[in-house]
Amino acid sequence: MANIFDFFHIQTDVAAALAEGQPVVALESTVITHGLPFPDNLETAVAMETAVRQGGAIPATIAIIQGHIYVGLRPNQLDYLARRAGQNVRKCSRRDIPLALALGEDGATTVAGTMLLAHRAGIEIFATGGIGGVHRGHPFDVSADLTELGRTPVTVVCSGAKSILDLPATREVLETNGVAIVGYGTDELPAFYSRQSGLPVDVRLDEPAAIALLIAARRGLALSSGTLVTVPVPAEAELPFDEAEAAIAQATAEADEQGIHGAAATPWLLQRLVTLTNGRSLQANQALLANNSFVAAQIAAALAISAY
Ligand code: PSU
Ligand code: MN
Repeated sequence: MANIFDFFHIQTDVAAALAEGQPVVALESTVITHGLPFPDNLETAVAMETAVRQGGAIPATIAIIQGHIYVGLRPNQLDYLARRAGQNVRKCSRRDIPLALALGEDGATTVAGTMLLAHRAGIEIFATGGIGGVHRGHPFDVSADLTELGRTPVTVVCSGAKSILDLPATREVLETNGVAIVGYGTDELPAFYSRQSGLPVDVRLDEPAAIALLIAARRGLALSSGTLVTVPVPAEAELPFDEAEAAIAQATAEADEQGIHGAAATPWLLQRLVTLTNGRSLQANQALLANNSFVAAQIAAALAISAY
């Protein structure tokens, strides 16, 4: 019987950085295969890795290729994954990872899946675009991202969740799971394409070092839960809230009519929004992904030199 570690590969530069206590930032792969079309997805994935380096950390994009887990992808692997967007790559949340391994499949990790594997590799900080949440009108379609945030001590840097989700309900579930929502330079929870949602965050922190202290305190208490750091989309790429809302309402209604739900819902809605906003949702998405990667790297760098 093969050992599971034969299927778990940490890229050499990622492994070296971890061994030396240098900052590392995990990146997810579902956004590459299910969140953005080719070739924008490849361009964005490379831009995210570059932004992590510019922020002072080593990027580790996480994915499953032919039943093997990779923490840190080589350029040819990133290219391979990006070209398989829209094809049958398994969207891997916690539930799905063992399936992809056992079946020797390609798998793209969601926020939940990436958190789990990042933690196994010893990575504490993770950057993405948006987390899953409670779906509007489907109160039992609650993303496994919210459960994972409650049980895995990884900090997720994102732009909140989009209002295809029920944001007030999503906040409540995070609270139940013991997850604090930090606003990086904001008092309001960002609404992904827009900088504001009208909902508060739990605490506003303006410096990476202050967020590092919070992470260190959580780690010191040996809590199993993660932390959510929310960063508004850069102002120049923002979609006005009302305009984003109208497109989201239309896309959500169409998805319901067509019976699209479960794991297929988020990818379908994202794609539909690109059309409804004449590509502006795609631009906003790309801008916030790179910006969040940069912020996450700064937090990882602050954590690496913190006294705790
Ligand atoms: N939100 C986005 N882009 C994405 C996703 C969410 O703006 O690509 C992906 C993330 O990987 C997230 C997943 O973890 O969708 C949530 O899917 P579900 O609701 O099936 O858990
Ligand atoms: Mn869902």
